[in-house]
Amino acid sequence: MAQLTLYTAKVCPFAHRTEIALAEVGADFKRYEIDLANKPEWYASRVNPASKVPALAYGGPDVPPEEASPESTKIPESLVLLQLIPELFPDASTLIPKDPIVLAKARLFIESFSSTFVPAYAALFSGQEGAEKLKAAMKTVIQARQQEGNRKYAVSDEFTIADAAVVPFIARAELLFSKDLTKAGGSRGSEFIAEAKVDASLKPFWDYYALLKERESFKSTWSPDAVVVAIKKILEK
Ligand SMILES: N[C@@H](CCC(=O)N[C@@H](CS)C(=O)NCC(=O)O)C(=O)O
Repeated sequence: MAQLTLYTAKVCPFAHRTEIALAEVGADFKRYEIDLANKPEWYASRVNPASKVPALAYGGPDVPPEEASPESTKIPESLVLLQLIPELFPDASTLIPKDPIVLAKARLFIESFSSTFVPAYAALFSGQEGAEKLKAAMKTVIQARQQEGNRKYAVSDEFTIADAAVVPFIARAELLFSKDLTKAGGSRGSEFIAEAKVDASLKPFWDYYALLKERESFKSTWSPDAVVVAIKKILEK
């Protein structure tokens, strides 16, 4: 197998998607943590001109991550990587459904989540009015799963890219909002989580999340303490 180096950050939900995918396929790879509050100067020039995580260096010689070789291919963007990683390890995981229709549904699920939950999460984190939108986004997840007959995971009984794409955001929303770790401060976050947890109409959402949290690829890549430390550092800036 070609050399694989993942440039990532524990705090980042986008990067977390790719770590889950690498865990699901059992990939042997080098992991390099980028401190987003103090990014190394070589990162943009050698790895990702957009200066964002995640990015995967594929192929080339076996070099330390700091010396990223020009001979490796650097691939950014979490959703591109979420597709690529299982394709590099065909048959090693259930991430990409074999049935093209189920795969299309997984992509639609991700598309819907990306245009509802992700911006609402970002808004609430930034101190804007995101609570109602976040609640609506949770209901969208519930409805999408209902349409598929409430299979075990998002679109099937297998864990797919749809589940890997969403769980990092749900985990951060629960963690950060319950601790009021938002740019606005105040108690809007914890109030939202407390209400959402007892709202009977949202129970199927939390049940789905409870299942995702039990997945080994999530448990082995989720570091809530590190996320809290990194977020505090970002909020203090
Ligand atoms: N569309 C990108 C978004 C990646 C992204 O926004 N990453 C953030 C961290 S969560 C980042 O690296 N930001 C650069 C910075 O903080 O300087 C993806 O899906 O990978």
